[in-house]
Amino acid sequence: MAPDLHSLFRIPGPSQADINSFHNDGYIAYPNVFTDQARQALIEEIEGLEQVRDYVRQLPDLQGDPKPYFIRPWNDRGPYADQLIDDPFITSLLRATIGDDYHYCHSALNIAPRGIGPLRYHQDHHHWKHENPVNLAEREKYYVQILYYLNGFTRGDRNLKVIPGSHRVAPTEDATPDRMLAGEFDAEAGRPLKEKRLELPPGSMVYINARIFHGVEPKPADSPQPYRIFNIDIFKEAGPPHRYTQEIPAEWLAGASPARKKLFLRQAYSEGCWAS
Ligand SMILES: O=C(O)CCC(=O)C(=O)O
Ligand SMILES: [Fe+2]
Repeated sequence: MAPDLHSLFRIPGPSQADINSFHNDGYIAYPNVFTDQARQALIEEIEGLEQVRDYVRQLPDLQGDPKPYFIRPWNDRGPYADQLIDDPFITSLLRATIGDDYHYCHSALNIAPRGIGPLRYHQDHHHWKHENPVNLAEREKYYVQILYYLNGFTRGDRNLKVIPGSHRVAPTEDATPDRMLAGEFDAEAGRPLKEKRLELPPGSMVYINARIFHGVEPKPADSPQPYRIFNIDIFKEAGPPHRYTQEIPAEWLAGASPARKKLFLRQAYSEGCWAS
């Protein structure tokens, strides 16, 4: 089926309440935001990838020792996944939160099978975890993760969990998730910091400021969902590379519109690129 290249989403852009949620809570959850057609087409596209088919085929043999499928960067994208990069809804969200001066950073695809363990609370802003002058200078810039949950998740079954407001706490060594949840940083955040366990239907997405603490719960061995499909696109405010800022495949650049080229024309991460 030819993709509807206008938009894969039901809504054109964020509401003021969404933007407030991004700034106050550090994330926006969009349940069932893909059109039915786009959701189905994206799942088909991903499940049709040769590597994914091989992975899914061998899942029954790995029941005692489940392993996720994980690829970063995820470049093997069909027309629907490609459209995610600058769909009008995504562009509108990025402009309304970061502004006009942002770049595509990188992508990943992750498939989590039954029996897989948790992902502890963490933050993903790579300039905080390194102390080069570049990292110190870039620390306050936006790094935004767009998490796509095409087949959704329920609470207690590979659900995403967040600490709303934790993006407002300065990223020092003391600011651990345990101490936040014990109330030690409520004053700095200007609100009680509590865990929120999300639950999202198929076709959902979560837009997060990578400063927010987030984690993922395990997938029970008897989950009714055989595997959870998760793909992510990451965008960064213009500036030096982050830890995973990917090389853009030549064919992406060759076919890119001027607006898309603007997203792609930036330096990729390489060993030592922060050193000088
Ligand atoms: O698997 C998920 O739901 C989220 C994973 C995550 O935290 C990340 O990709 O940064
Ligand atoms: Fe993360």
